[in-house]
Amino acid sequence: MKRQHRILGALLASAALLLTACGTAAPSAPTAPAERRKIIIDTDTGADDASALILAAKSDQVDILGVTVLVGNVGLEQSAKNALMALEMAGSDAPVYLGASENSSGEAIDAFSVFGTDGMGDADLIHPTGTAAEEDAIDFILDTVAADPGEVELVALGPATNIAKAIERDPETMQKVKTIWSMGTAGLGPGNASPVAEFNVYGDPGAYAVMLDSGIDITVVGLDMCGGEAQWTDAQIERLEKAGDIGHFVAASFGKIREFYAVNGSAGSVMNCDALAMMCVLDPTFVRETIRCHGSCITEPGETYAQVLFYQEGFTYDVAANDGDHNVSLVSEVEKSSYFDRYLAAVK
Ligand SMILES: [Ca+2]
Repeated sequence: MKRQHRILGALLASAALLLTACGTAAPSAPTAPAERRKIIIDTDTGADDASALILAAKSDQVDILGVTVLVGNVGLEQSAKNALMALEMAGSDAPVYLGASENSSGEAIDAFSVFGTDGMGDADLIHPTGTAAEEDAIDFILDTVAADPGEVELVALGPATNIAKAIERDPETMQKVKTIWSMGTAGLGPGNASPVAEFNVYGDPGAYAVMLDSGIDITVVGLDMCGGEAQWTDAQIERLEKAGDIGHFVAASFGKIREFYAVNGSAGSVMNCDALAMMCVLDPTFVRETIRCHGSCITEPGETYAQVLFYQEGFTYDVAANDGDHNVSLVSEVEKSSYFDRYLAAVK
């Protein structure tokens, strides 16, 4: 019996070799280069946003049509400078457009305590040679989407203020956005702005609600994807630091946040949610699971302010109705353990 198996195995191996040989002998048809997807990146440029901009700029999967900046981690002008510098580091000449300098309620937030007053670790890294374009960010988004209906993807790495303004100014044109990728919400885990709210949503929950309710296709990458094995360890950041000018730039920009984490519960490693969300955009093999949900953002003041509730499609809750539009694909599992190595390989 064993001998028969061995003979059969040998025959199959020979057949496979023959097929392989035939395959290599035949002339291979020329393959057209895959068309690059078109993205606009909307960002409140701090160190994590900058690392995501670099990842996108180094990718051959996408063309960055433009970068629209807004207040969030830092003020609007600093956000623009940081974006310009990150793009220059990566050799990209994508234009940068100025958007919102305050949120929908007229407030300006910041995360100086996390990323430093320049958002980039206060390490004297920011000396861009370029300047922001004259055109307004909202006009740029609307003009670009109108010129290429159904083709433009928005990657939102900060509060949703710019996107909500575009939706409110011209909802019809915004329906022609191909999809929105949002780094925001706590996902199915705890928040960082409050026990239930995540910083980007907390920065402008009214805008986040407008975006969720817009009917535009949305994929959300929440905070819960960025913890644990996805966090960049001190040893990994040291490897990044030695990986050429870009690696050094990204590692240096993370200096302040490493200090912040050291006194906030995870000494020795930090989250980088924006580059992780960008990796979901660029590399479908990184995303292991998404679930359809109805996303609902709480905008009323109180302890749950800026929480986003996710009603999972097909799940029956005991007391809450789950009959809303399932308007969000929530990324619920990524290849966390390979995140850093993928990032390093992509930006080297
Ligand atoms: Ca951000």
